Amino acid sequence: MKKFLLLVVVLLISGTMLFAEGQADSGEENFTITAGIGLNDKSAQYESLVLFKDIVEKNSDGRITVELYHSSQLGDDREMMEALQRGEQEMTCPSTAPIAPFVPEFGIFDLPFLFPTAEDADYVLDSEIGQNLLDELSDIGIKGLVYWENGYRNLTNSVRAVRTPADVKGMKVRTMENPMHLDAWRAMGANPTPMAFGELFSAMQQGVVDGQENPWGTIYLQNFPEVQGFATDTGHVYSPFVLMIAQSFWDGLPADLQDIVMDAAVQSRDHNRELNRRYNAEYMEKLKDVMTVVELTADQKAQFQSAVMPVYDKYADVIGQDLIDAVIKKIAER
Ligand code: KDG
Repeated sequence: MKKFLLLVVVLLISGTMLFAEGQADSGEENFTITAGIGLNDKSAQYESLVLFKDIVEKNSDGRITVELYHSSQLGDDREMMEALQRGEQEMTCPSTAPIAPFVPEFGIFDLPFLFPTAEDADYVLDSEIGQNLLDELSDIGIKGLVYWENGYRNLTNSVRAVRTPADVKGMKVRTMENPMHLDAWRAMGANPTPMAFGELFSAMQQGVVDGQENPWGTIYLQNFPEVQGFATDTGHVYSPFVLMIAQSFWDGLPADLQDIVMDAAVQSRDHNRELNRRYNAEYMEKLKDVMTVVELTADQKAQFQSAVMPVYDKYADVIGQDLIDAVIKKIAER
């Protein structure tokens, strides 16, 4: 009887110890988010990622570590999305244009001159329309967290001051890897080439392309004026960023850590939009000291707008006319 009681006590003690150990293990499980972007470490995008990292590491008491990589060190937008799908990288933040080949509805953001103001874009992106699009990413193994901002894109080139589509005729313009951007530039008379962002600077330097289009902050901070003498405020597309995380990683995070990551994503989104708008405005002014910056008249801008209109018809079926109508209606209701 004594022996039996002793055995029961021993079993109870070791059972309790095993249980306690298990608890401690799951509570202390640590995670690492490896996050990569294409822009350099001076960009508003990188600064926003630093804020995201600080918030996540502080609020998780170090249970999540965020490692940051800029300047396409981990690959270009498309390659990093593919790495997320394979679960080999946790986070990236591409423009929406390279997302459209994965989820065609994201092409909505490539429609030229769709958003009259950045605040209109915020209104649509943060509505159920934007959320539904983020949710669609889970079909391709990615969790879309929030929209950050890349911004209105403007043309630069090394050939001449561009004031009308006639000035773009035959110009070799690098675009993001997205068919609608290629079609839009063809419609404006250019000879466009898709290319990853990481290859762009040397392509301009070597004369493989004459020009490219990006927001003012990127043009200045990536030193494009070293190889481009002319810029025009075409503002032809409003380009959002999507802060995204591998679905497999997200699903494996405990709920309290998911909340911390989502909260940091939202806080850094608000910071990013404010910072990016300030940078784009400030750097446009600075660019005037180092390159010829053409500011289009209303009539000249209208010429670019009418040149690209055929793209709306051509891509209506790919994007979905319902979605296009819903976005236009949402902008009008603001
Ligand atoms: O980090 C973002 C970049 O990879 C890219 O999306 C920038 O707008 C961009 C471009 O032209 O490729």
